Amino acid sequence: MTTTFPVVGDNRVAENFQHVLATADGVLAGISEENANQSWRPGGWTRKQILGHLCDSALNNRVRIVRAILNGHYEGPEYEQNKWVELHGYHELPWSDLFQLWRLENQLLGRALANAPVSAFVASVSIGDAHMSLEAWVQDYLGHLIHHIEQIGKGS
Ligand code: NI
Repeated sequence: MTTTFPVVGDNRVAENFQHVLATADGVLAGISEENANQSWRPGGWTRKQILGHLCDSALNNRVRIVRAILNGHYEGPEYEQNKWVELHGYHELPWSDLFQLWRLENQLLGRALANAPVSAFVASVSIGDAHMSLEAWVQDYLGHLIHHIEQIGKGS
């Protein structure tokens, strides 16, 4: 397990992030290739597509979050989630590739959070019609991640 790294000071955001990541990592490690190719529910995304979607989320949000940390604010657009999943053809990739990509993307995000001063988390974040603090945005990011990890873990 390589999802943990030192967190400096009283950085609850980064600590919570690592905790959620480690739990999610455990769920993803238990998914077989066969199971990964199946839809999580009739007509829904396959588990590979869900994990690809989480990679898109990690990539987009790393940019947003790093910019918010460095600039004290971030304002930007939403992204077209279904089209991103289709365009990348995630259903054609090996589960191990998607898992590795997901892990690396989130490790980078976790490292950025761990190295950020605690004062950075009051930064204002505006994405589409949503406006909140960076701390709340990171919580929102993790809530979304947990939501999809639960879908992936269902029936596996
Ligand atoms: Ni989603």
